[in-house]
Amino acid sequence: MSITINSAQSIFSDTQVANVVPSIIERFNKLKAEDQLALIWFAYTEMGKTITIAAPGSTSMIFAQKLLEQIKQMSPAEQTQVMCDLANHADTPLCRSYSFFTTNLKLGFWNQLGEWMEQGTVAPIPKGYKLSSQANSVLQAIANADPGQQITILRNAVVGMGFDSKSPGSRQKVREPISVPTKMAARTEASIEGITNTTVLSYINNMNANDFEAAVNLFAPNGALQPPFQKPIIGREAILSYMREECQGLKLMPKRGRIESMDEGYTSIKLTGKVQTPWFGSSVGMNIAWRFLLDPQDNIFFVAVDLLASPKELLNLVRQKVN
Ligand code: 45D
Repeated sequence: MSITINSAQSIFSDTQVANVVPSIIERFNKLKAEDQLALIWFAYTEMGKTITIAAPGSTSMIFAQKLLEQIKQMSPAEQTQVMCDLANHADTPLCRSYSFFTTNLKLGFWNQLGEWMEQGTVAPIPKGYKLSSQANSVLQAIANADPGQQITILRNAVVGMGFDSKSPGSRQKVREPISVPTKMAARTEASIEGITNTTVLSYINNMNANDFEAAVNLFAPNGALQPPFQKPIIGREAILSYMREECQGLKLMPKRGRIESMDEGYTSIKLTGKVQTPWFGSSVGMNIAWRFLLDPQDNIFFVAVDLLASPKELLNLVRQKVN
């Protein structure tokens, strides 16, 4: 039997991922737009009391500025309508423009709207707004999730808004400028309990230096990267473009790992530890597992990044036998 991307997905298959995230998003998407907006407002402002949110520099927001200014000029009723349109995936020019934004631009766009809502420059959620009972129970479920899961839910809600007329990948995204990799002398070197494999260590070090070309060169030409709750992204070019969009300023902090040899000269390695996003810095640590499958040349054939269900999973490194 030869190893495929499909079979690679089941390495370390006893890893418990945070399934609450997709299940809450599914329930969230069924709510009416007003409830969605109010719910995120309550969740975001509640979180903001304990967690500092680091707004991106103004240069990275230039591309969202046109839409933001447009909204600022509108009447409060129109502003509320625009936000409902985004939540409803309405086919409007503004919702189409929004869907061209990268994840970070979408987040920055809403972060700005949130600030303006707080100041009253943009129509706020009406005082005393009552969530429906369904919305209330979704909000409760979010409150019960850990902080890393909470920010993933918020992010997925924001990413899912707008109107996308074309299939993904069929058009150029509007993105923030690509940051330059950290200078060699200023790079950090990961040390991971139980791991000396140079491919895996280089992967972590290059990602932490924003050196995505170097990170991608560690992959086999037909290798794949599987982000949390997503399908694998296959091939170096697609992975590079994904990393430029999603990985700037990430801090990967794997703590321990376990290595096992597989059939046909392949090696599987599982790491667990924390990841921080530049949006929340050290105030939120996400509990993460990386499940690597290296080919006989030690290239990355497959790596899955999982958001873990609970901190207990940080210690669970055993590979379940695949029959
Ligand atoms: O609707 O090794 C208002 C990969 C109310 C790559 C609002 C990775 C109305 C490989 C409040 C205004 C990337 C997979 C809205 C590693 C309303 C790899 C605003 C993993 C919407 C490690 C809401 C990386 C706002 C990971 C402003 C796991 C919400 C990265 C803002 C995870 C939410 C990053 C924000 C995450 C969420 C970032 C800023 C989860 C950011 C989340």
